[in-house]
Amino acid sequence: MKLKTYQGKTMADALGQVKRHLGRDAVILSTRTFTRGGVFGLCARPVVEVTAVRDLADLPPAMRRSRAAQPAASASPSPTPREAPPPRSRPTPAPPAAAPAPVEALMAEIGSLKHLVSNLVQETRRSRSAQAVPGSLYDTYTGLVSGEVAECVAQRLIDSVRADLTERELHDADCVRGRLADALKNMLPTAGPIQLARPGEPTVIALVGPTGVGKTTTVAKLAANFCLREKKRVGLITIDTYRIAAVEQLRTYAQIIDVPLEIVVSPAQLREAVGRMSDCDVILIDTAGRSQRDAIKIRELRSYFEAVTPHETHLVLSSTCGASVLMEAIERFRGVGVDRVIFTKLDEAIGFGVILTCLQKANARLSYLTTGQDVPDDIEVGEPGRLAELILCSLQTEQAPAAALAMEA
Ligand SMILES: Nc1nc2c(ncn2[C@@H]2O[C@H](COP(=O)(O)OP(=O)(O)O)[C@@H](O)[C@H]2O)c(=O)[nH]1
Ligand SMILES: [Mg+2]
Repeated sequence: MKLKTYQGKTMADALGQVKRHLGRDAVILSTRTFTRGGVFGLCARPVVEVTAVRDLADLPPAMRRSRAAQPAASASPSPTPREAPPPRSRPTPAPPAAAPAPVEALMAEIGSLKHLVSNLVQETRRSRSAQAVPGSLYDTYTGLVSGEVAECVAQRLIDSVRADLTERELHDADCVRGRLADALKNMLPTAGPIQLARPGEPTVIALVGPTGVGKTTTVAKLAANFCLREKKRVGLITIDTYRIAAVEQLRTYAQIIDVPLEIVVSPAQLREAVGRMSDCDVILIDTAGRSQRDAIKIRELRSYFEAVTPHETHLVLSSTCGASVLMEAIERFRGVGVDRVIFTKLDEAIGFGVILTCLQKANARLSYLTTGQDVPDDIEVGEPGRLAELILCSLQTEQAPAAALAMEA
């Protein structure tokens, strides 16, 4: 190793020697200031000592790495080293010229800073929102949060797991998973499938929700299942006359399944259409997508449901949206008498936790989940155990939710 030590009266003096002997790219490894001579500290002379090396490559690998993680210092860029302040008597002169820092050192430094920042963020999050999360459950907590479970809901789940397990059980992954599955199931309120009213009386079901979430597709899936699998008489009504294509879409499904379809444009027409379908077991009403921000259209929808009070009104929401958008939709559509929620597009969800978050925050009940575009297959009754497994599966495997869906199917 080619370490060299230079001493001078001032830092500038010592650095000047380093530069003269080792060149402008020399790397400073350490500096120290001490006094020499004098009696009992009187008349002692300050000495500045700089240890340097000509090139980073001259250092042994271990030392090179630790140097690389520090800010680069060379004989020229900064004559003010970190380890020793310049002697008080004389200020350090300005650096002669700036030399480029080695890229390798900079990259290593950026890497270590990134790591530091991410640790800090994690720690801050933990101390702010998860003060009570024990170390053994911390990964579970962060997994839930990154799976779109709101922090407050994740915290409740962790509390419940912790309350029921002993310290030893908390370190047993199977115990934690089992208890977490139970806690999840308890926090997933479901309404079960559509309940048909008395025989001879049609059950009126309405689907409402924002545009493009899958209302019409879900109406078709429900109609096909009632008609083809349960052998029920089904009637379809659409009040979505805003777009020709929307009517055509439902008409095509109605023709394939071979069920009647009525198109209505006013609350009075809706009442009459329902009257004409009195021999059906179930009447499914499809509605136009209303922007949750469009209060007028939502009021208009309410006037339809005042003319015909549906037995059940299902709010259709896409699980590809974030919790805040979904919560806003839930609040807006409460005004039309929504009593159940259908989550669509689980096959495209970022995380299944968003379903749990919304059901918890909105105190709503889940009716169905849809998992793809195929009519009639990609629909299932929302079942707490299945949803809990989906949340846990994507938590454990750290796979995309769609992969968990395929594994759990
Ligand atoms: N991936 C996926 N796409 C779906 C699902 N349900 C509906 N879609 C698609 O979402 C789009 C909008 O559906 P549509 O029923 O017209 O939505 P609406 O505007 O709410 O009636 C269509 O392309 C559907 O095929 C689902 O569960 N998964
Ligand atoms: Mg539609």
